[in-house]
Amino acid sequence: MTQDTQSQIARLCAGDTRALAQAISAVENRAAGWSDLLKALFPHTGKARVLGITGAPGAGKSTLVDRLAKHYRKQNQTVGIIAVDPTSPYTGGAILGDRIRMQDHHSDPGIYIRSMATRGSLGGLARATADAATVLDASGRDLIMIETVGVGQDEIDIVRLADVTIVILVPGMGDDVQTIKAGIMEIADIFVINKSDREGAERVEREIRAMQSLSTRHDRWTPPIVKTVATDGVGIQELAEAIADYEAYLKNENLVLKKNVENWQERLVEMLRDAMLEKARAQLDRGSLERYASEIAEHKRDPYSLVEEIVRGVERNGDS
Ligand SMILES: Nc1nc2c(ncn2[C@@H]2O[C@H](COP(=O)(O)OP(=O)(O)OP(=O)(O)O)[C@@H](O)[C@H]2O)c(=O)[nH]1
Ligand SMILES: [Mg+2]
Repeated sequence: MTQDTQSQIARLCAGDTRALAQAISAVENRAAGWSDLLKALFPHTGKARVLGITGAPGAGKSTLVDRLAKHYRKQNQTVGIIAVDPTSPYTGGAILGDRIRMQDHHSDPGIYIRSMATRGSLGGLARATADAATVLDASGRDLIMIETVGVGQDEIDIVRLADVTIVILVPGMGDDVQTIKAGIMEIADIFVINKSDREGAERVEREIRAMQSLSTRHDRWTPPIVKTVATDGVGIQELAEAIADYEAYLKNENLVLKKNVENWQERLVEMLRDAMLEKARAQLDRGSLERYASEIAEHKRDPYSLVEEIVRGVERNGDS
């Protein structure tokens, strides 16, 4: 490791925000030395609590994250926020609403906000988010909140990073429980019905309860339902209590380590897949994947032998 990297790590672990921003960019862009950086940071991680907040576009995720951040700041906890692929980013091309809401944090170094608008980034969005969370954790943030739009597999992978996952629903908007992806419903440790100032909150609650009555989770936890009006700060205290309750439950039932092991099992497979695929790609010249595909489509070649051939190439290179 270079002396530069060493001093960067020292500054980062001391809480320096600039070093933090640089380190996240380095791992996000896979800049030279990114993996050495993560290797060096890993021993400093494992202390932060990680909350995942997901829900449909416009459900009020950012508003809620903002309120929660303020709540935890009052308890003197430092906060890191990762907004994944936001439809309305916090910074950069920020929509006015978010910018105004987030403005007062800018004077508070206790809240660090980072947007990851990098769908299709090197190594994938889930991986980039995981690496950013690792850096934030190492930097000593007490609490990390990951905001992500609940749409697909990426989001499910992302919340796998979280100790506590909060799924936000809203009344109306055709956003009924039935239309929410089953995968998203299953990952909720806590349900929030935001915009409870609107009509239909009771109905959403009934729908969640009906769904919950159909099955028991393997950890036997029944996700509580918290009604909020994020814009007015209503229900934030209750949400923070629900979060603390679930954390206490995991601890009392000795599930913290188990959950971590399960998450790492999934993540290791992903990391291996990435690394192996990269090696396989290195075996292929530019355009050769396309050529092979044509040959297979025209039945000039069989894909089974081809894959074996490429894997053998990877193995040979590994030996040298
Ligand atoms: N009436 C009402 N409006 C709310 C509430 N919470 C948020 N909003 C409004 O809903 C809009 C979207 O809020 P955001 O916090 O940006 O929602 P988001 O889920 O982060 O949106 P994306 O990141 O774009 O997916 C904003 O205009 C908020 O002011 C609420 O509890 N009640
Ligand atoms: Mg948002």
